[in-house]
Amino acid sequence: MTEAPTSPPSDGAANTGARVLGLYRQLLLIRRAEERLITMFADGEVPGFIHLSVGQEAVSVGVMSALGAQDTIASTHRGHGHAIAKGLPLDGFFAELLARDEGLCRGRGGSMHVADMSVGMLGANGIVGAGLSIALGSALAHKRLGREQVAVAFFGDGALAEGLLHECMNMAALWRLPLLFVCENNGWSEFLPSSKQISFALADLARAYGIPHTRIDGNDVVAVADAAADIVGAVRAGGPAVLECMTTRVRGHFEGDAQKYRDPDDLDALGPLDPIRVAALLLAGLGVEDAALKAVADEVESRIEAAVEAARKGHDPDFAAAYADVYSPAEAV
Ligand SMILES: Cc1ncc(C[n+]2csc(CCOP(=O)(O)OP(=O)(O)O)c2C)c(N)n1
Repeated sequence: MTEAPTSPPSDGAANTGARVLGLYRQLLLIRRAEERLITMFADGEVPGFIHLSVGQEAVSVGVMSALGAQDTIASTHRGHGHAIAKGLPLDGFFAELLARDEGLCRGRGGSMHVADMSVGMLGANGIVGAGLSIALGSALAHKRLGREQVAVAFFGDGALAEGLLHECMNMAALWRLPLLFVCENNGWSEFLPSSKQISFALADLARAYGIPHTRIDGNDVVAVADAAADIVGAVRAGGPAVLECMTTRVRGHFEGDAQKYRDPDDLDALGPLDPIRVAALLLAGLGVEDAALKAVADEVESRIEAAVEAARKGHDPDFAAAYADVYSPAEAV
């Protein structure tokens, strides 16, 4: 379902092996973390739903490579990649997904509500499009407080059907907010091709609001990183922008969805588009040895295993305290 990317090939001349290897490490960290979650979910260790970003990692890694720790992001229901790339501690991430008291949100949020203000991760979100308004508010705060920070709203193409997206684009344009809209266009909205749900192109919508729009190959991490570096600079200097990343959802909508609605040929065609494969080919072209890739893979595996083991040793949340932070005591209102 993914449309052919329209971006020019990324400029290899600007790439060094060290830079691309750094991006590759992040891609692999997200992929292996989610693969670990697949097995733990199948074993019943992960409560609730999980939605995996396998095939879409280059968007998270490329965009985050252009952000600083103080920049803020708001995520979606498919937010593991965003969270990890923004620099969440892996221990706290896995502990949260295993519903441990040691989790980043004390086990109360889980996969769809992971947040960590200390790294500017304002939260994953189970409500389609809701992250847009959170990022908009953050961008407004950055501007009002005179900070040199940007906010980034990640959203899927399914969010184009939400009225909130239109309101957020209008306000961001009207108030010239430092807000980057990043659409992860994987062609799907749950079990429905987005083409059966959306009547317009994002480029045309952005034009209607007077917001610059760029469309790139979202499976090429260097293309995303290069585009994001330019665009984040412009957004920081004044005003919103839209970055539309054409990408590929490999797993089902949620883990456990057998994708019976999907043409098997479509799934088979995704192999060559795998962002990790694309990055590995680029690294080979830059003369980076297989041994360096293997060293990265080993390092990633051991970081993940350590985080999983730490999470497993964590404690169940205190259910009696579940209301804390939900309601304010009456006397405080
Ligand atoms: C406001 C709202 N409407 C409907 C849903 C049900 N729903 C969950 S995910 C989804 C589709 C999301 O598609 P997209 O935004 O493209 O993200 P993707 O799953 O492709 O990453 C829908 C309709 C919801 N969670 N929130």
